[in-house]
Amino acid sequence: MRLRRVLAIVGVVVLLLCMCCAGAGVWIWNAQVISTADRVDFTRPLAVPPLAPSRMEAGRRVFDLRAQAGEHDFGRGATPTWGFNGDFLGPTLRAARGEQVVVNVTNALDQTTTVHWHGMHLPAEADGGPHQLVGAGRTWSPTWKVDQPAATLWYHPHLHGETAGHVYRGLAGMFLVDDPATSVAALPHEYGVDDIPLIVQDKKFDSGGKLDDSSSFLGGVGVLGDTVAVNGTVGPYLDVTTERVRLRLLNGSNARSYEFGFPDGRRFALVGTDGGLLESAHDTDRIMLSPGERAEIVVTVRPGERTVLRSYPQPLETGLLGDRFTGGGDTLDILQLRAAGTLAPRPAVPQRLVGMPRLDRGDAVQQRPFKLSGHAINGRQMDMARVDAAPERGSVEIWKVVNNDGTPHNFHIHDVQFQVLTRGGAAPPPQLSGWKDTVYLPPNVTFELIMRFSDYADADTPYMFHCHVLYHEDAGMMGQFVVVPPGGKPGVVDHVSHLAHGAHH
Ligand SMILES: [Cu+2]
Repeated sequence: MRLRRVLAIVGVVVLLLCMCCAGAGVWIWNAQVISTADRVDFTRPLAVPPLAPSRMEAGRRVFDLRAQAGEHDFGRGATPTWGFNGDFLGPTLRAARGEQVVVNVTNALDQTTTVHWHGMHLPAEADGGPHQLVGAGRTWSPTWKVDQPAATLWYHPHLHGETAGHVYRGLAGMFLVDDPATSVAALPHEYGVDDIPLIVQDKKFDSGGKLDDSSSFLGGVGVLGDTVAVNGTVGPYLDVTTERVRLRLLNGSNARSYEFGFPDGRRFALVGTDGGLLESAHDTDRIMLSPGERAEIVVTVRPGERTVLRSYPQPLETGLLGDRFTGGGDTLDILQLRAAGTLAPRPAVPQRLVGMPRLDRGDAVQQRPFKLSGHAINGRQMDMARVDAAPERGSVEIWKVVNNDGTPHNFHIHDVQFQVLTRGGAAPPPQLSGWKDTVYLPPNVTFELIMRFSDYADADTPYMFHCHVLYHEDAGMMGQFVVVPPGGKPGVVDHVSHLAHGAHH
């Protein structure tokens, strides 16, 4: 009798525990999905970053950027932030192909930072990676000749182990390259009118309204926010006054990928990716961007309508659990488009856009494997003093890149724009057919990337390649390459960075 009673009690307790566990499991499962669809009040006009003023000095276009602390209104009072020439984010730099630019980067923060020109082809010493530290109170003045197709590039800090925090607090901005030969006049191109930069970032706040950069639960990708800011504006709307509007989308988030589209299923023209315009416009209803990637899309609107740019659940391809815990199941309203009652006409998007010189497999002199797993690449974590590859100036290489983890990674290469030769052995889809510098890597899909290391050789100063999920990059998923002269060998890479660079201010 007594044994039976004990067994019954034990059974009930076990049953209750199981129910609790199942309940907790369901709760955790459901808590991992964020949806702000139709829940965002679009009450604030979208901020458009100002174009950075510049001046010509001795034939060079000179910009001034000042990294500084400030406060920004995300709709929760004053939040401490960082920005360039302002409280949050930075102005849009704009220069023409062929121009020699100088950017005076002054660090008015109380700690060291760097500024990297993401997507830019330039000498390694101007790249702004972990070896070009800008100490507090100092100014760094890199200079280079802009020489690449018209493109939507960007800039952000890139110091070893601390990039995530600096970007998250607000240090980022766009850098537009102009080049008539690789532009299309029929595309909307009036900055801030029908050609709109959109820096999309997810943010999380603590109860005091401060930015919360704690890592998301179980995701292993770092911070995933539930609040989207576009150019720093939360709940933004854009007054559209033209039949067509070009949106230059930048995923400036630390970890989150977006799958952009519209609730009414409308199609839009994908006209450009990271490194410039596509050969032909791609008619689609979705474009996915992982951290650091850009896309230029042209959206057609009808007079008087309102529609919302939304991010949909996306195929991160890390499995049901993996996608769930890394933001892949989320739906986020991004930006409301408010079309005026009368719209100024804009030409249709031409089918053919620009010529795209194809890099040929037969020209590649080197193939290199890059396997990403466990916060390392090819089993090695970032080491400031180690050179992982030394391509020769002028040479073409194929980099075979694969994500061997069950978690989202992407791959960014400095200095070059590459072409995707194959994705999983097949020809790339249209959105990967143009110039790229960052590509999303679903697990166990091999990408063959082809690139030419033209112009700049410096055996002693490395460029970086890395995962652009900033938490992974900071954790060591990064490596270094130097471009050497033909027949040259890598030099000695300084593991102590040039902190004393530049003048004190
Ligand atoms: Cu990663």
